Amino acid sequence: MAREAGMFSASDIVEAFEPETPAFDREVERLPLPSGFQWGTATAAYQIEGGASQDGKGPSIWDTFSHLSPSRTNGQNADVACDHYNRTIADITLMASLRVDVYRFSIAWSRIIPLGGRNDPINEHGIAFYNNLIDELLAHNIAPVVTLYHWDAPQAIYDRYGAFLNTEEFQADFANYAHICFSRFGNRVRRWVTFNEPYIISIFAHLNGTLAPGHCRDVGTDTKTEPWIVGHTIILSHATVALMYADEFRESQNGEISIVLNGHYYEPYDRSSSQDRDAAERRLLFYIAWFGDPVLLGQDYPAAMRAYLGERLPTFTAKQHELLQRAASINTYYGMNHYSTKFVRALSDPPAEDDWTGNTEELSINSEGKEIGPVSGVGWLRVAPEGFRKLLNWIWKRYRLPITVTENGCPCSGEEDVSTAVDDTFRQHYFGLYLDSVSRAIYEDGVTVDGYYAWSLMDNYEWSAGYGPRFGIIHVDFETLERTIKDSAYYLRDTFIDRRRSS
Ligand code: PNW
Repeated sequence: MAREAGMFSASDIVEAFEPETPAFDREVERLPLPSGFQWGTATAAYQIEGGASQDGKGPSIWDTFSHLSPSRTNGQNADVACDHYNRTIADITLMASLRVDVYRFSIAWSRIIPLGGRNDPINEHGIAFYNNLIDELLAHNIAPVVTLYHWDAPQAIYDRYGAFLNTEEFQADFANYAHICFSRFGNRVRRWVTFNEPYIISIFAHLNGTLAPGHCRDVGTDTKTEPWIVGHTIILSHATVALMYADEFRESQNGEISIVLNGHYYEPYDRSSSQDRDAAERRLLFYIAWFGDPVLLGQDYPAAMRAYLGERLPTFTAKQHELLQRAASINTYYGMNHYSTKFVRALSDPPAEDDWTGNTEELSINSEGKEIGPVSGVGWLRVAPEGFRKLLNWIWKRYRLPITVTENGCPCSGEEDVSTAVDDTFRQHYFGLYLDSVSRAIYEDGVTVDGYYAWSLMDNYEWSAGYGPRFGIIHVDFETLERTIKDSAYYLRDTFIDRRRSS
């Protein structure tokens, strides 16, 4: 059966590097980057804020999911997390010491509208929190990049109509929420992101069940159709909001809007097999072009998906097609979240009836027994900078939009204790190699890449895996909430000072 390896589970954590893991087989070259290239850090509201019910915030589907019994989140929740809600200025000061240009964060919808809906009251305390955050960032010369949706739908809209499962209701409520954000914050925000990682919202939250609201076969939801309905809702909601921004706000606020898509790069398991080569391309289409083609090209879903999924894939009405076409050109950049590369092989057995992969399987070892790269602190994330360069090229060729790397990074093993966490050479090497790939994509391949945001500013709540994997360039002690800057943060600071050239 099709597989997608162990994302977001606590058992995925790699305790120590296995002896057979290949060492890094190359040195960082420290290749140049363009002078205007922007460096930043990224976070998401639920992963760092805490203050789960402070100042009138309503519950989100993550507040519910992280308190289920038995636990589906490693026994941990983010009621407090990094307590960023109460430590905003200290965190911005730390960030400013790293000389970042940009900070990408998300707004918790239920802080702004506790019940989420278009007829529900606004919570002015929530508005005040983000106003202050934005003002403080600007006062520290850091540009805010704001994600409207990073996985934390208001619980009330889920209770009312299933959130993403009701396209029209969600579209209208999301548009109302976005309108409030543009009106209240848009005079100071130049870059908006509507949705973070639609693939993950669709598959991990409505098929595998590892993310809230946890729909999967075991709880009896319809895994054959739900993920595709959810994807449809996201695409149409993005288009509606992008058009609204262009019509009502863009001119006066002078900003831009797009979506963030994630994806691995895929190499064929057996390079000599045409089935595996096709499977690798098909997997990219089912992962990235599922959203990229309708949102960025204004087209239907990829033909390969239509042919394979048949009735399971919703259709766009003529009116919706028109909406997509009008909205497509509004996106001025491609937000790219990327972490790793996988091998993929075609499966020969008939797929399960809820297969979402195009009948393929992902692996970390190829037919010759070669690993894709050294494993990080989690099993699903291996270091494969060449795949990153190839994916930058694949995206550029298909969508022709300047690419902003909106997330990239990794956890290392042995990072819990601050005394061993600070000297994070593995992460520095990862950043160094991945930035060399950005440089090669720009200067050797002609791809436009305009920024790189490290995931993450600080260790945080890694969803179902709880506080296990630590992606931060700042260590957080989750007992004392003390912050300590890791060496990789200084590495990035110095890298961007040294490598940005003045041409
Ligand atoms: C992203 N994959 O999720 C999210 O945007 C973050 O909230 C999260 O903490 C971070 O990456 C690290 O996991 C991912 O399939 C979703 O490779 C999927 C993948 C990677 C990251």
